[in-house]
Amino acid sequence: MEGKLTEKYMDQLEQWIGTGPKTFTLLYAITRDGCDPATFNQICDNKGATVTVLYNQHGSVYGGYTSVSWTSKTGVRVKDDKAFLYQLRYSGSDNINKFQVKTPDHAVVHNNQWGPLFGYSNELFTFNGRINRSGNIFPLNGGMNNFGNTYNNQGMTADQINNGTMEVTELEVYMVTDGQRIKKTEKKSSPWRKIKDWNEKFHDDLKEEMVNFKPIQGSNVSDARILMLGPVGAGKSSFFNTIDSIYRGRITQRAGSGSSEHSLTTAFVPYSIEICSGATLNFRLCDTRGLEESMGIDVLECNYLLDGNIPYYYEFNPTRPITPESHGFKSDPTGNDKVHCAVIVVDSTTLEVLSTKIVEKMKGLRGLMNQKGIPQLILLTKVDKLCDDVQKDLSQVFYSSKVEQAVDKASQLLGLPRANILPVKNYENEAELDDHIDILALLALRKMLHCSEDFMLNMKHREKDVQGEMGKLKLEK
Ligand SMILES: Nc1nc2c(ncn2[C@@H]2O[C@H](COP(=O)(O)OP(=O)(O)O)[C@@H](O)[C@H]2O)c(=O)[nH]1
Ligand SMILES: [Mg+2]
Repeated sequence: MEGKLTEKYMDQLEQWIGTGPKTFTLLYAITRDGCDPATFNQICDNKGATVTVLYNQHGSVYGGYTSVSWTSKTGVRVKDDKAFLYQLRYSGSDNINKFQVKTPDHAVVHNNQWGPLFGYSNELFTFNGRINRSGNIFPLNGGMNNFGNTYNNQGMTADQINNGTMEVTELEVYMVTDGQRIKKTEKKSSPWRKIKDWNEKFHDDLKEEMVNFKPIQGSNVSDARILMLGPVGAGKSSFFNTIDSIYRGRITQRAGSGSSEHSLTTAFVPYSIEICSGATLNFRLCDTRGLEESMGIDVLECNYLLDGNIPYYYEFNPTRPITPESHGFKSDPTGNDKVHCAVIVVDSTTLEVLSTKIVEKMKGLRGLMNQKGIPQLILLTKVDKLCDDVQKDLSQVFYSSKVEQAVDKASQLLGLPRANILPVKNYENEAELDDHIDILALLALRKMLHCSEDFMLNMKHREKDVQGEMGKLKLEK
């Protein structure tokens, strides 16, 4: 069995222990082994350094480290100048604090009738005698009295560590040994999607490629029109801002982004990108109002959007959908007005909880696009939030099984091939540009442009074939 302690928290404990790389082996877990001093001692005695971790129902994680083996003596104070208490999480958020031992002579107490006890004055006393489970909870009978006597409490109170309760959902004891951990975050040895070398040259080549993009000759299209659709907060506006930032050479925020229940973006804005030389790139990223269960864009409006009937900067009004009689309605759109590639934007962290209504709505839109032969992609945003490894180093995105699983899930949910699912991390909190963010976003953009080209080519051939047929008909007459 693997414990609940995350890789990130192991990193933190390893840093606090401070003597190089450490492996953490789960010895004892009360949910598995029962909460009983006899069992604790039987399993954990004479195992060398250990860390005890308590988890409570308020989302707090805390405990103690001792470098000395536990033993089944009867109430003996044990010296340990390396012991410390700590907290990692408080009420659901990271809260990282180490409480170093002040009086090492009685850092821990060994007693065969008790669970782990740190500090002779019961500074972190887990349990005395057997504790029965009550639902998901073990109401431990220890306490954190006199917190600050043996350990430096840094001015904090016990309540600020354990929420004023010794009820826990889990208590684990890990053996700590020297050695490099094989990281639990299931990093794959080969990528799940292969791309060229992830380096500065690749970045510059990709960036340049999009500058040179030109719509298919003879398709009568001056710029590729990419339509972004998706739930509110999925990251549509942020994706445009990300691409815009890459080409402006600084973080930009031309499209308003943020969080609110309803759409911040209410108009149809066909953003184009101007590079530093003043030239405009030959594609437009069209931002729209979000797909909401009740108030968002409806299927009819989407139909008009795809066909190019809706004028630029049109303000969507959920109570009064656009009709052919509406002001500015383009009743005779050209190939240039049409959408050439549709991108459904989905927040990767919401895949498990997307409402069936929204999924049905997205599937309905896909049906419409299929009829029109419009290629579809899914932009899977916020992959930084899926996986610690990816958050630390975005270049690991194609090695992360968590991201791969999200791609699979999105592919199943909406019935699109895996190759059409594009993971990205938008600029959101960064002050400076970052090559890794750029590469991932540019890869997504490149795929959008390739799909647009495919559509334009089909459109051109269809027109030619239709004209050819008509020519033949005329000749026959
Ligand atoms: N961590 C993270 N946050 C993101 C990402 N993309 C967007 N966000 C945040 O998600 C929120 C909604 O984004 P926004 O672009 O306004 O969504 P829209 O409603 O689809 O246009 C904003 O607070 C963004 O900063 C991403 O890739 N990673
Ligand atoms: Mg928006």
